[in-house]
This record gives sequence, C-alpha cells and structure tokens, in this order.
Amino acid sequence: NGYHVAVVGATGAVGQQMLVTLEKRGFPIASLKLLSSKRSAGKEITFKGESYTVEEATPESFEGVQIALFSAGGSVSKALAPEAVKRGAIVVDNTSAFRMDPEVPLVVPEVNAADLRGNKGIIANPNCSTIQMVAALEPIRQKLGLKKVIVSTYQAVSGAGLEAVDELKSQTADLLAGKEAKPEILPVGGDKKHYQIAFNAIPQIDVFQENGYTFEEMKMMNETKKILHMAELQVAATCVRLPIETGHSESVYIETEQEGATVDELKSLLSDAPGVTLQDDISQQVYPMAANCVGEDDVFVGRIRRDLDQANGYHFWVVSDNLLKGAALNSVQIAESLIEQDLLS
Ligand code: 11C
Repeated sequence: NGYHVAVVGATGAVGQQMLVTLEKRGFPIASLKLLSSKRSAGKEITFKGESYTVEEATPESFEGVQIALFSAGGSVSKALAPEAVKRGAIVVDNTSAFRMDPEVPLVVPEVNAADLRGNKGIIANPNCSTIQMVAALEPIRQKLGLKKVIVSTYQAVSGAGLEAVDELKSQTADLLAGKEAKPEILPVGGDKKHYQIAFNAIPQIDVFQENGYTFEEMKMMNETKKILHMAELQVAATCVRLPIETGHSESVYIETEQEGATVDELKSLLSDAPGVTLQDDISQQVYPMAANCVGEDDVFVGRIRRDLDQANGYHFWVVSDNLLKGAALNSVQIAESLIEQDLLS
C-alpha cells in the first residue's frame, strides 16, 4: 500500500533530509528508488532499515514512478523532470528551474495548497529563505493586508550543499590552527572569486544579476509575489551568508494595509498560524535562534516590534531549518497535500 516514489539527488544535503522526513512522517511508500548523478551512483543508503543502492538517474528510471522528489540541481531537473512527467509521475522540484513558469504551481502548503489543483505534472518547491518568510507573512497578510516587505537574511552554509558545509568546517579548523584559509566554493561554486566563510559574513548568495541584486535576492522577491498572489507587493531582499552550518535567519520589515495593529495582535495571528511557532518573550530573553531550529519542522518567529515612525510598519525575526521546512519537509508536505486533495493517481 502506498505510492511508487523516487528521490533524485538522494545523496545530497536536501536528499538526505527528504529520506529522514519521508520516514519520520510515515509517508505511504510502496516502492522507493534512490537516484543521483553518475558520480554518486553506486552508494548504499539505508532507509527504514533496508539498504538501497543509489542508481544513476535516466529518463527510464521514472517508469512506474508516481511521485518524484527532485533535488539534484537545476540542470538535472530541466533535463529529467519532463521525462518523469512523460512517464506519468508528478514531480516536486526543489530547484529554481521551473519556479517562475506560469504553468508551474509554486507551493508552501500552509499558504497556497489550492494552487496544486492547476498542476500539469511539475510542482516547484520555493527557495528555502522564501518559504520561511511567506509562512510568517501569510497570517499577517490575511488579517491586515500587506504593502511592503524588506528582508535581510543571515543564511547557513548547508543551503549551498554538503561541500560548502565541509568548506566551513575545514576552513575554521585551519584558521584556528594558525593555517591559511583556502576558499574554493563559497560564495558560489562556479563564480570568478571565492572568499573565506569562516569568521566572515558574505553579502553574496548565488550569482549577480544585471540589476545589481543576486539571484537569491531575486528569488525571494519574485517567489514571494507568486506564492502570495500579489504581483503588486513591494519586496526587497539582501541575502548574506554566515558561518552557520544549518538554520537560516531573517530580519523582516513589513508595512501592512491596515494601520494600528498592536504587537499583541501580530503575536496572536502568528501563534495561531499553521507551521509557525511564536518564540517571543523579551522579559525572559526568548527569541528564535538558528542553533535551536536544527531538526525542527516549524518556522520560528520572534522579536516582533512596531516601527517607531511608521504606523503600519513592523519588524520581526524569522528562523527555520533550511533543509527541512526550507526544502525537504516542504516537498514532502506538497506530496502529502497532493494525496489529501486526491491529485495523485
Ligand atoms: C542557499 N537558498 O541558502 C539557497 C539554497 O534556489 O533552491 C537553495 C537554492 C534554491 O544557498
């Protein structure tokens, strides 16, 4: 009983968390295929006590697959997601390959699960830093409306993959041992220059665009408008990488349509919101922190304040595990929502 499932990119940082999440949530699996690039094929992975050999993903791998969770990079998704769909699978794609395609729903189930109904086989999982922000914005938008969002991020290296995590660890050890740092990956694998991430803050995530923003910043801006169905929303992002292994943090400033809501009203909206945990008690120094969100499913919100000049302005701090709600968990929740809505044959 259950579904024929494939995980593409099973050996990566997100792929590993997809398997953890499928197991933890008891996702109904009739059969499981673990797929990867040629380089990682042949590796053994244990799932629910059984050993699986990772196979190289090819178009034929998707014969008989009903749901394919992709997280192996944009080029793999572009090449193989349509092949999977051709063979009858529904694809949940964790890359940026199809997110802005008007035919492709971009979904955070707590926010816009209904968008799944229009799918044509591919569903996009948003960027991690977008997901945690919209989960916090939606309950506020529903009650108070939303005009403007300005966000600065403090992002963990696992967003850039396991090699970036290794780079942070080895660089930190080298520097503490008095050796030279040898940056080879961050800020972006294929870019012209690489910078030290240990003991640093790098204001570049993903490649620069012609307008001066990075692609990560543009993803946050464009994806937020699409998920909230608000093309007119004013959004600006600044994305920064910090020497943190896992857990993205965000400082968010918003202006609502309605003026004058109190901080307690915002707290109440957020504490009732699905997938959100309010951690906000400054009298006890309670606020969300990256180190505490690792392995947790929720989006944590705290430090809620009214702007001192702007009657409809608010500031808050949003933290979540970028590999879970930011990626693997949200993908599995999309699959669960497809089942709930009877959209998986
Ligand atoms: C990061 N947010 O932290 C990125 C990783 O578009 O799915 C996710 C990239 C993406 O580096």
